[in-house]
Amino acid sequence: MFGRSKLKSWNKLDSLYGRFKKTQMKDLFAADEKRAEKYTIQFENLLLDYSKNRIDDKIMAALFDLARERDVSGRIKAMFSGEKINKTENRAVLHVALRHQENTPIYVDGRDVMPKIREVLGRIKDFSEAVRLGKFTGYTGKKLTNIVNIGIGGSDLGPCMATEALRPYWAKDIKCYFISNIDGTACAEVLHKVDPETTLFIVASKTFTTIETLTNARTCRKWLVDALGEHAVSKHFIALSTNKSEVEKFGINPDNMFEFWDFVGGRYSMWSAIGMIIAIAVGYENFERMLQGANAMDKHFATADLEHNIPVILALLGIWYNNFYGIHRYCVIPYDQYLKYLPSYLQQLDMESNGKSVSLDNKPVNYATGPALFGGAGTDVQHSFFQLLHQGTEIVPVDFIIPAISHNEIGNHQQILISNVLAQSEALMHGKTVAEAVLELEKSGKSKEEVEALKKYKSFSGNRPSNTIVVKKLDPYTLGMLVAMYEHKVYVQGVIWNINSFDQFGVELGKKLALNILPEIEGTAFGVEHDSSTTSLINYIKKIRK
Ligand code: G6Q
Repeated sequence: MFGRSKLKSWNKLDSLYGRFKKTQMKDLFAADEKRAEKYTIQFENLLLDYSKNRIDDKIMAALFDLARERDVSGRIKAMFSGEKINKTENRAVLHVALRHQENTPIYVDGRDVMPKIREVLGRIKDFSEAVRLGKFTGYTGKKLTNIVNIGIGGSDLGPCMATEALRPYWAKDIKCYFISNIDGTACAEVLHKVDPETTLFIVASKTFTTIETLTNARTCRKWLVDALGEHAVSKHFIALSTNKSEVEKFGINPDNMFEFWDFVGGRYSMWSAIGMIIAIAVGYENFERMLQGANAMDKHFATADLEHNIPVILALLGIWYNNFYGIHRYCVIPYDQYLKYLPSYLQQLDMESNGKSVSLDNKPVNYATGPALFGGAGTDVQHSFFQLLHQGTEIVPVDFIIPAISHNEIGNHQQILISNVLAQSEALMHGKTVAEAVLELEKSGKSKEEVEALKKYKSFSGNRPSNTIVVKKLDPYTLGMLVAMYEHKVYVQGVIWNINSFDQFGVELGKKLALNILPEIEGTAFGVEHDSSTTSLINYIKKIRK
């Protein structure tokens, strides 16, 4: 693929960076009163203002040229048409098919996948409604009101994030829990809270071989059987998986299994059967609205030209900082309590997809790929890591997300929340010069010496980039749009970096490594060769556990 120098647009961006790197955004705003208008784009009720970035028309034009040179449009078509773009696993990547709303076929290996998808969606609808209406009950006839999702990674983060995001839509008598970690505490803390007669366990695992999920599921199964007997299992356990034989082996009736397929990546699976807990919590109609919102974003992504394509614009801005400014960090701050798990979800989506260093041509890459992503809900995080965002030596581009209307319009809470998010992006961009700090200190009555002593500490370099994404209200449709927007952004970046965003061999390594050491910890294997650190840690912990 391309060394940097092989792409004309890349070289152009390199030289633009050289000339532009010292430019201050506040000067760009001062020079062009239409800047905000020019760099704002709206799709339905989602508005992206990307004017507080270190960009101008020339840079944007070169970034769009880069997208053209890397054939982003062609690669978008390839994904939507079911081409096997996950090359290392020889798989199509069709999470978009899960939310496809038109009555048109989508083919994988010459077979239309839509009938199967619709059949499973129909089963999710029937089952979630039956649970919500108390028609599918527990073994003793009681309504299932505690819903426990057992899964990890992609089988946890999406459903957990979306279920929390849509909390205002939950059925009043239903409570949702998530068990992901192998740490026994995760299981124990949930099992303390629920009653076997009213608890439904959803075992969510694409492969049905993941040690954390299977161990947690076994523990919960035993807890249930101890309380209600073996016969109760079929009324309290369902499975979401691609692996029927492992589901059967585990002891879950295949009638209680909801299928999905290998063209759905784990971190892209909340739209599939993996979203069962979402459908039970908020009702199938709302689950469907979420799919429709995602589908609207899919259509925008597939049809809008590059210059008016929200995921493409977000992707290119990320590339600009990562590959030209050398900023390999990135932050997402939703100003919405219900979106508090969005940063963890995006962390997996982005870092698992684009944390790669071998190109699709099987060569080591010689440029930076996926950045490290972190975040948290505002305003909370303003009181933790925002210090570094404002005055640290590291520049961190931020995505701010804010709904204009809250589900909980209490007093002036939402107005304060909105003021905070806007003030933060303004402050990050504008900064405060030493002269401004001096003026402020003088006004507050500080002595000359005090002003002198404090002025540098109280100044802010500014010129720190951010995007602001405003939605009307966080409803299921909007959530779908928002998540799909990020999925596609990540894909576009993967295309530009020429990497496969859809495998995860690093995650799989972790799954294998733990299995190597387990027999030693359990005391059934001895003398296995490790480095001296690992050996002594194994011995030390074993000694304490005795
Ligand atoms: C996601 C990854 C990974 C996966 C978990 C759980 O894209 O593949 O996070 O989701 O390792 O795997 P299972 O669903 O197979 O249990």
